Amino acid sequence: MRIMILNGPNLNMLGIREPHIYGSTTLKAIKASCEEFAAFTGAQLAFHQSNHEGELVDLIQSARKDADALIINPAAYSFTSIAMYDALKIFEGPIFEVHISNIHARDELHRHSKLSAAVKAVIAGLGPYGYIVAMQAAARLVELGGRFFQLRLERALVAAAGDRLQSRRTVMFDSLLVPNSLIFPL
Ligand code: DHK
Repeated sequence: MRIMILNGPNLNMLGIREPHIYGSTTLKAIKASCEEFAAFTGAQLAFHQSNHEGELVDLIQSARKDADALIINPAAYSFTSIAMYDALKIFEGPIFEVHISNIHARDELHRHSKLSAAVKAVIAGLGPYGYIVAMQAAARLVELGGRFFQLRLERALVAAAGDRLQSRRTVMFDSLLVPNSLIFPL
């Protein structure tokens, strides 16, 4: 499975910008977590950031041939970009919109994403963990309803069990391992 993750303007400044809203995790650290999770699950990952609307539109268009699922944090373009909305409508696979902060609890400017009407699901307010949740959901949707994915994840977690205390990220992935009976169909 091929996942493309896109990040919009100012997300390259994570760790520095308004840490009371966005936390202290850098985009580089988020990318490393996503790459680690992709390796766990056997997914191919392309991870991008751009401050430019047209470049993001180009990347969304390229996802048509390069990705099975798209995860996007459109940042400020969430609230303004009809061009990105139109591009997202062309993508045929599942799209997950991620926001680090809970935009619904934000000020008027940051409350209503125009792009949400073009996506499968929106994850807001989970911090950087939202990217991992989106990757898991993407894998479940794309890979045969998730049956193979869940098996692979369980195997990966068993393999990683020895290192569990050494890796905070492994503990984070651990919380994704819930019985199949608790995973509702998407
Ligand atoms: C990031 C931004 O840059 C804001 O413009 C959005 C989003 C929220 C986030 O929470 O990841 O409003």
